[in-house]
Amino acid sequence: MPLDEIIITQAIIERFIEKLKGCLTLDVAIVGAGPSGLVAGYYLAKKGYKVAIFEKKLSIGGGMWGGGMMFNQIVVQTEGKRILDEFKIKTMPFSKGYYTADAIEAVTTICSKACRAGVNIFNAICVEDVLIRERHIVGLVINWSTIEVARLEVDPLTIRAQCVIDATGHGTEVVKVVEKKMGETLLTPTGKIMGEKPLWAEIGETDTLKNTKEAYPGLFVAGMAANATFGSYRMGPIFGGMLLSGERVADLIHERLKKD
Ligand code: 48H
Repeated sequence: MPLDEIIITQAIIERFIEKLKGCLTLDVAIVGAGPSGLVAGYYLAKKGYKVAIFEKKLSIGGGMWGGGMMFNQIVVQTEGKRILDEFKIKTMPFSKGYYTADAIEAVTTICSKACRAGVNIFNAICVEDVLIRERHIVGLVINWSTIEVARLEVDPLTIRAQCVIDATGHGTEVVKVVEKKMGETLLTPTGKIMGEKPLWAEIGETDTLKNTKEAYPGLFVAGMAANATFGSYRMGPIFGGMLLSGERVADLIHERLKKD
């Protein structure tokens, strides 16, 4: 049977529209498909929540692909290894308490297991704003990333969600929008974004977990965005904190939504 280009086109359009329509109302909307966002999505989907991740780049994985300075190996400490074990990602001991893993295996495996757990990932879609009701974030405002790149004036679409996670890394993009539009009302000690500090691996890693929390009603921060929002150190190319932060934010949201 000769291949029919129109059937191929119809298949793509219809399946994508089905996927997008199925995600117009979510339990949890995650912004950013870096390590913290992917891990958060995995744990939430495993618990039965309807979850989607919106990623502005074509590729998923955020900063994890590049390991450190594009040497594509990642380092995790003992506690972080527990998450890699859960995903059955191979780790190798380096010295006491330090393990390495292949960055490519780590990203692809976490992404694959997140998808199989039920996470819907939308790439090349940028989150440009939030949906709000009084003082509560209730969803996202999305647009194709290419719209921003081409500077086209095209109105966005919206996604409703009970909880939103800002997992956008150093840029803490979603919190930035909320701060800009809602003034000094964030749940930080100053009401504002406190800003990321220089590199201190030990404190940066422990603070990532402490700072993984709600930053505005309905909006949680995870990964590097947590330290950027609540004002702590970066940690350099050690990824345990990012993975553990993804797990922690999933636990916090489960506490909030409790679907057992
Ligand atoms: C949609 C967006 C938007 C937007 C950004 O940077 P990430 O890998 O984030 P984390 O926090 O999971 O991991 C951080 C880690 O990679 C890292 O940078 C570390 C450990 N640094 C330490 C140091 O000292 O430097 O991923 C964030 C993702 C990226 O893929 C972005 O493209 C995406 O979020 N993103 N997606 N809409 N507005 N903004």
